[in-house]
Amino acid sequence: MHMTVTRGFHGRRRDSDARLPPGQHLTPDFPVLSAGPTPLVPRDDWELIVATEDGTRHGWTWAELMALPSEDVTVDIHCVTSWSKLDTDWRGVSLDTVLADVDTAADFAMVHSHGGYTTNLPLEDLLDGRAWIAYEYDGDELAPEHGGPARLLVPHLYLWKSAKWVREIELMLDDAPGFWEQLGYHDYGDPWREQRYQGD
Ligand SMILES: Nc1nc2c(c(=O)[nH]1)N[C@H]1C(S)=C(S)[C@@H](COP(=O)(O)O)O[C@H]1N2
Ligand SMILES: [Mo]
Repeated sequence: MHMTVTRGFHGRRRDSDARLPPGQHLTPDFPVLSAGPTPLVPRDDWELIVATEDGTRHGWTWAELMALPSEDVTVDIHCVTSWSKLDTDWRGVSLDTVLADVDTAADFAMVHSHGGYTTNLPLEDLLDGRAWIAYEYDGDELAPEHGGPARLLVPHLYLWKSAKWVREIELMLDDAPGFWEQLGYHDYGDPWREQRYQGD
């Protein structure tokens, strides 16, 4: 089953300014921003883990992820370093699908990547059609430097929340800061409220 989801598309190029959050500018490129080297994760070894607050672990192999219903999504993305990119095309599995049978009382998630990167967000921001495990970009398999085999995609928050090379989503009762959040970036990171740094 495939679904197509288009968000924030206003159809005309001259509307692009209205789609730019404060302090952002458009880029036609797709910059690579990584805090370390690109981990190379073979699909055969790939696994997504969802760990709940009571220690229960749910796992999906690559084949199991591919067997889940996927969606084509077209979204605008916003990096805290001030570039934004409109109408980016992805394919992935909605977190609503991944988390459908996960029993949890958690309110927060820590997303863990291969290579050690982490980022935290409220669990509700992963739900209601707002977040995906993305494995294709622009019709091609997701390139390693952009997070392939698969990354988190949470386009309504600054892009540092969209963890590349995702390996585990840890569900937590209490919030805790991830990699950039410990270094002073905002806990939530809403580009429309320009929540770049703690205190914004
Ligand atoms: N694992 C991991 N995920 C990451 C990062 C990172 O350094 N490591 N950088 C974040 C930041 S700051 C941004 S802007 C986007 C950049 O994604 P891109 O390199 O595909 O443009 O990935 C985010 N996800
Ligand atoms: Mo970023």
